[in-house]
Amino acid sequence: MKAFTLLFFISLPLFAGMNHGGMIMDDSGMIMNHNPDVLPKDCPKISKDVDITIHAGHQYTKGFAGKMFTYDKRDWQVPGCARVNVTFINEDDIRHQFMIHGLPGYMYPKGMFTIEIYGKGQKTASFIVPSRDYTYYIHCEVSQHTEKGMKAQLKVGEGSGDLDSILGLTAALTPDIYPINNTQITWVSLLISFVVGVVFILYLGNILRIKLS
Ligand SMILES: [Cu+2]
Repeated sequence: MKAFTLLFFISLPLFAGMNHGGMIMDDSGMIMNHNPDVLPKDCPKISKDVDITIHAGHQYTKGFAGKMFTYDKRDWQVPGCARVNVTFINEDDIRHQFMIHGLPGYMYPKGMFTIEIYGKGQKTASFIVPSRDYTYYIHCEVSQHTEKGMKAQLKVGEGSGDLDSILGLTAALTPDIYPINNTQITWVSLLISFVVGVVFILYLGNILRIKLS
């Protein structure tokens, strides 16, 4: 009995980083479907190790009107059968994800690989891509984060085209429309219009005064 109790307490730290099926969780975040060694059916071996460091945060939306969150880079290309080692760094105080879709369902449940971090912090995990040319969709699925800018793509081989609405890369599918395009040119034109308007009103007033007198 003593031995059992001892074994129980010794094993307690193992539960701290619990692994629920394909999930590795701790108090800072979660990794889903980490796969450093299982090869897709069409890959005889890993073709290349590709290390990707990706920063997530509000500050990277500078220059993109109306956007709130994004990644520092939003477009990658790797060869077929590459092992992609992702270091995901969250610089915000809110939850963000690096979530990739479309991976083979027989290896990655729901075709997904995800790193999620609840606040500032970082985690590293890997996935292995199949051999075919394809463009994979990456985003943060926290409510409204994709629409607010957190969308990216990973091309395997030649890819299969570009995805829409990737900041700085492709046009938005449903563009945001603002009544005022807030640039220096806008404000200078408004000022000129104002001055011209005032001069015109004064001129009109002058003519009327001359006519009335
Ligand atoms: Cu997010």
